Amino acid sequence: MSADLKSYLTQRVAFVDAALDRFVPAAETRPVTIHKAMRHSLFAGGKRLRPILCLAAAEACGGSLENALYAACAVECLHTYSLIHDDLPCMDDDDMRRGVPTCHKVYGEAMALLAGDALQALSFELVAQTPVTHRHSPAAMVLELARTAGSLHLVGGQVADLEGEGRKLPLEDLRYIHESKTAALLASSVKLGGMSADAQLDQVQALHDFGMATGLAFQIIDDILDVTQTTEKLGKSAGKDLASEKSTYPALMGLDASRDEAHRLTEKARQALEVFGPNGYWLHQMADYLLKRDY
Ligand code: GRG
Repeated sequence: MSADLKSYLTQRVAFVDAALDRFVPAAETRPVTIHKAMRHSLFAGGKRLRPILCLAAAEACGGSLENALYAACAVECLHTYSLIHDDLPCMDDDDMRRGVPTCHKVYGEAMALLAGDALQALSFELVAQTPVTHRHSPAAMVLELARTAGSLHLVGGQVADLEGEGRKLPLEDLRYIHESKTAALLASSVKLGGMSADAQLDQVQALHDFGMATGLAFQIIDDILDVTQTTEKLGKSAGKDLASEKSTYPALMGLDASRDEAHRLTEKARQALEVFGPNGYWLHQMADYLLKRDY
């Protein structure tokens, strides 16, 4: 990773963390347990990719970081909720996430369920506070996030994933799961950043195309890392997909073809950025980083 990108990511993580700390009720707020549980998962050391992409998209459209901050924190809250629920025993049943014990391991299943619920609600509360722009109302932004969270995207992808367990899925079905579970939220993250910056409709469409392509590439890389990396490096259980005979890109098409596919999608994502010219610089950098990451 270049020194430039490293310092960019460090600064952006600090910026997002400080805002989340302001937006989420303090750990001492009554009822204390739920706020501790929410904060346990939220501040466990996530990479903050979705908020960083959201902020970069706002800047690519000529907007300010301040106006994009509500949406940036909203997508991180929604993402963290989905991780907490995904780790529950009734779902993926995981003990480790972001290098620390999962929310239910520390606070119990009922509290983890509620922490996820509260973070999901908070995500809508936050995005609704985005200052209105000429082309996009806060209501339109809530609609965008709600559609992504619902049964046609995140929840739908999770359902297809659960129903596909232990079976060899056709590639088309696996692609549907990855696009719904992972790519949809990345696409929403950049679209919401653009909307906070009064993006023109062709820019919103370009951000959608960028987010879907880079999101699918990101999940393919995630599948690859599950096979090639250690639990310590990933901060979550490695080798789980193989052990549970889960359909993944490497399982269906092999490691080399999966890497080629992730490269092809990243190239497609980069082409979508042409409309932004030099203002798309950090989105280009992020697409490259997501492709080359090793954790
Ligand atoms: C509604 C329960 C429920 C789930 C929705 C999105 C989702 C479906 C589940 C999340 C679990 C999961 C493993 C999704 C795949 C996306 C993915 C690779 C998440 C990890 O994202 P990173 O690497 O994680 O950005 P950090 O911890 O850095 O934020």
